Amino acid sequence: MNRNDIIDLLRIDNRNEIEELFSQARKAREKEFGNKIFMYGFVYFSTWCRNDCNFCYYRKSNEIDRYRKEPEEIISIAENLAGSGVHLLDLTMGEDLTYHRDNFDLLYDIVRRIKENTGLPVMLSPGLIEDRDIARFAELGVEWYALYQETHNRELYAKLRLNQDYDQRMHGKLYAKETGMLIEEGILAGVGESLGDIADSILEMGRIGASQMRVMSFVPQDGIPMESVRKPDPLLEEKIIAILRLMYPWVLIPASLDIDGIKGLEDRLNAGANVITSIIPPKTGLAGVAQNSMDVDEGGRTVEEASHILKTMGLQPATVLDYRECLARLNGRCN
Ligand code: SAM
Ligand code: MD0
Ligand code: SF4
Repeated sequence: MNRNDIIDLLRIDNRNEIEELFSQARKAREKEFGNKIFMYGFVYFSTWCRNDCNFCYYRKSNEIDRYRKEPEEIISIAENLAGSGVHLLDLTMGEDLTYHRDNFDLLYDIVRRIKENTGLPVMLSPGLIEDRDIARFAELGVEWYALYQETHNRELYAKLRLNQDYDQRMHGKLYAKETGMLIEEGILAGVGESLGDIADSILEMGRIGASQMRVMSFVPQDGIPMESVRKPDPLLEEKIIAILRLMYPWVLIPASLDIDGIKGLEDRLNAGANVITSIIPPKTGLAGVAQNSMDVDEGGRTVEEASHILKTMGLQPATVLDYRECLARLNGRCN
């Protein structure tokens, strides 16, 4: 599909045509992955951040309660998630100066111990870090580096990720890929982008060789400059998921619980997603990113809850072995 084909698909609004798009996307997923769905545990271990992204609740100018979990607690949360049946641990933080300015050795140590103790694949989402730190994490065997551009329209990017250089961010991702890590790219829907911008992003995600491709609807947050921007029509995100699935059938595409909580899972899976992300253990004081508390303490964002929903849809949780095999195939494509 070229740019115009993608725009045409993004434009469809006839319910039958939309259903047909989703049904084709599900078929493409089934051909590659059968009825197996992956699940990622999410550990947002520090909500401190030096940046001021216009869309983010955790931007430094927002006066909110923040936390920084101690290493021992991060490790025990990771172990707990591993025990609950997730296939990967996503270790995420704001660009917290405790790490970004002072001490990446500390994070290195935490990640090393989590890998040792759980044996699970790990994704790091630490924000933009220096090449030499990326190389060290790659050497440690960290499987994934997640860093989202949010849009590939440079003007819009400058409005969203204030004072963060577009090329530097892109470089970090491409460098991680060079070191042998898999990379995740992501965009936001409903932040002022045009359909052409979305098409450009979909093409760019393929061009840079992202193995996981994410789209998240913007969630308005209290106290941020984009507070009164409306949440977009959920169908936009679902259509993007379906188009990504059709264009890149082999990639991992998240259905994030961070946008609409557990009730948003079914529609995203129906559109062709194959990874449930943002599984968070209840009552640990951990937050999500786009939805900081929705369904977390109620226990809605757990493997157990997600597995019930998979069952009703004729899908099932994959095994860790399935996930490892999938990573090997993705690595094979990148080399
Ligand atoms: N601080 C690191 C960074 O920004 O790269 C790691 C966190 S990153 C995983 C947080 C992601 O959540 C952003 O890149 C963005 O895609 C998404 N996000 C943040 N605020 C959001 C919001 N209000 N609505 C939807 N998605 C949001
Ligand atoms: C999620 N809240 O999966 C997480 C986050 C970070 N790598 C991912 C945006 O929805
Ligand atoms: Fe910080 Fe990440 Fe939020 Fe931007 S998106 S303000 S870098 S936590």
